[in-house]
Amino acid sequence: GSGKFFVGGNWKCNGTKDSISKLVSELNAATLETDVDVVVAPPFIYIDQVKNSLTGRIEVSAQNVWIGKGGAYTGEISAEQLVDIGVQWVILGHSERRHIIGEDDEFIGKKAAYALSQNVKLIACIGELLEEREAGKTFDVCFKQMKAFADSISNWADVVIAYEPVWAIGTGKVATPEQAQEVHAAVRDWLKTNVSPEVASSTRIIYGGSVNAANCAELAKKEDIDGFLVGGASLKWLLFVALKTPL
Ligand code: G2H
Repeated sequence: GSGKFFVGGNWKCNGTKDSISKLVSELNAATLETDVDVVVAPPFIYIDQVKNSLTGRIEVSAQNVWIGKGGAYTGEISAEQLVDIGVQWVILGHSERRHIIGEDDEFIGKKAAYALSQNVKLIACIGELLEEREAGKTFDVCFKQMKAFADSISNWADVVIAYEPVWAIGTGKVATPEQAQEVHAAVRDWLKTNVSPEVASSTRIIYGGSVNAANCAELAKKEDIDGFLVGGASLKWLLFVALKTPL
């Protein structure tokens, strides 16, 4: 693998003041491996609560950000505002934003460029739909999404790539370690050819899609799997504790 193992918890549109307060207490009390980067992504409205109560050991990510500088954009949150309250990361390109909200590669690429320009680090998500996999288009789709990100990125040190096959997200149908490894290796190879060998070997490529405490160990053994982006299971602190043992 490349670099420090990375575990992101994407809480999506879940939680209440009470449930988040409980989860933060559990995370603060958990013993986390020192050589793992841990990042949680609460809904915007709870980020300040999390920032004010979570141990500094765990970094905080937004789940979205506006495309440019703040201003008259009703309902949006700017990268400047993320920086203002101490948010270090943003998730962009998540399949729920691509396929439910309708964000396209160009829009996502612009968001990525602006966030990075403000020193917000990027969790860049890619992944194919089930019909794309079945049509043998997995690599085409992932490479096209990679290109849109790569065109917007100059500093790869601030980027983690998350491969999340859409058919595995929230479905309980986790990719097999072999399926995930195959795409991770292909994405790394794409980086080697299209960006540089250095970026290919140093950039972390994490897997997302129905990762849980029971299946993470087998996935983590694969050479090109450098961490996870976890949705449902990240709402329970047990996931983070489970990661101690296999790693
Ligand atoms: C994919 C993943 C985390 P889940 O969206 O981003 O969610 O683990 O619930 O499949």
